[in-house]
Amino acid sequence: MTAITLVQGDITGQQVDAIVNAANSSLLGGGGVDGAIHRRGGPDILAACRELRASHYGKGLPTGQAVATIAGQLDARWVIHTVGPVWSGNEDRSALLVSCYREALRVAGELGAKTVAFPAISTGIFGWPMDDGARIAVRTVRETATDSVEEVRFVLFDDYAYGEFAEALAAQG
Ligand code: AR6
Repeated sequence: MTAITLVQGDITGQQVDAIVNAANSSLLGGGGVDGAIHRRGGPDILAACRELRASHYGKGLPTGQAVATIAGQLDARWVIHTVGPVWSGNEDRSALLVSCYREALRVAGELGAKTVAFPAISTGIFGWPMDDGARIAVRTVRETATDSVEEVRFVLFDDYAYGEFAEALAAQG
């Protein structure tokens, strides 16, 4: 069974097999986690993303899907890029957020990754409420079987995010 751990900090400093990026469909960078990954990981990651855009993902990576690249100068073997949904108050997009965690884990399993670091997808620039984002993240990882993944590490940027994930983890056992 996959162990779930929580740490507070910067996801780009994690030593794991795969770091999950909260990207956007363009795959060509942005702010938040995405900006930090490209800054610290160096230009090779962006070059790999450009290749994906020139081949399989001409129209970009659809929301809820995931794709891996090299990890450049990060202390990881792969970056798994996934695109979370933008929060909406009048439309339930939670299936897409579930899909991000599931698809990222599926890709991690295909790669044979044992340790995977996740940010709180969609809870920054995309506006998803942290309490709900944390519940969805923890539940989906709990319910998703993978062949290789031994540890999923949620890397939370601040006290508040850490607290919400700790609560979700305690509530779901
Ligand atoms: N390490 C860990 N967590 C972080 C870090 C970091 N270095 N930086 C921010 N967070 P966000 P999204 C937290 O905005 O909401 C980009 O422009 C942050 O506090 O990175 O999925 C992309 O290109 C929040 O809790 O991702 C997309 O356009 C969580 O990580 C868009 O933002 C996710 O925040 C994606 O928005």
